[in-house]
Amino acid sequence: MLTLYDAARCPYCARVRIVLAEKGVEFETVEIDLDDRPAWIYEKNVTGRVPVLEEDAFVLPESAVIMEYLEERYLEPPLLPADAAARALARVEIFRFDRLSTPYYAVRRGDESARPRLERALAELDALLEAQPFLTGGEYGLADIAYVPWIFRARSQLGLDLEPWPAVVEWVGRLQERPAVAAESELVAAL
Ligand SMILES: N[C@@H](CCC(=O)N[C@@H](CS)C(=O)NCC(=O)O)C(=O)O
Repeated sequence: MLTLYDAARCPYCARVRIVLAEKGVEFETVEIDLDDRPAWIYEKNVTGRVPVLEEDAFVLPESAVIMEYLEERYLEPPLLPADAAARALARVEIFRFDRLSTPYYAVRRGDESARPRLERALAELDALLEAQPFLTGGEYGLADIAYVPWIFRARSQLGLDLEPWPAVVEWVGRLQERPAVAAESELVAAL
């Protein structure tokens, strides 16, 4: 049985929970209180952060790596394109996630000077989503899952109105149709 060291409102954990749900993988969770975390979590992850996935002696931190691991281990349904070039482009989006997350966390800390950078990152996503229905390409997959928890949080926690980015709004609508994503939208957005 897989164990996920988890925090309900953590968007990085949400990435992993969505992939597990999409692939129908059974797992148990150990909820970590990030305000009072147990010392042993550092033995599982030197950074002390969640998520961490564990199965017997195998312990894996880092949400983007965990997503890829699950994709390779549980083949159905595929969450990366079959074509190698399309797969590489989906990975570029995941690799560049900090273009969104860095200004997101800065604004969250109260640095309003980062808001234009956050808006630029959303404009970039919007332009991509005008050209293709999903960040992963023609089909939904890991790149979409990598970003959507922060879109939910930006709406609820930063009061961000997505109206200036209509392709992003439509994309969120498409993602919300998926039970695995819908199940996370309120949990992750909770204050
Ligand atoms: N790069 C890590 C980031 C994970 C992360 O920052 N998790 C947060 C919770 S949302 C955390 O554990 N924060 C506690 C801390 O920063 O000490 C990943 O992708 O898994």
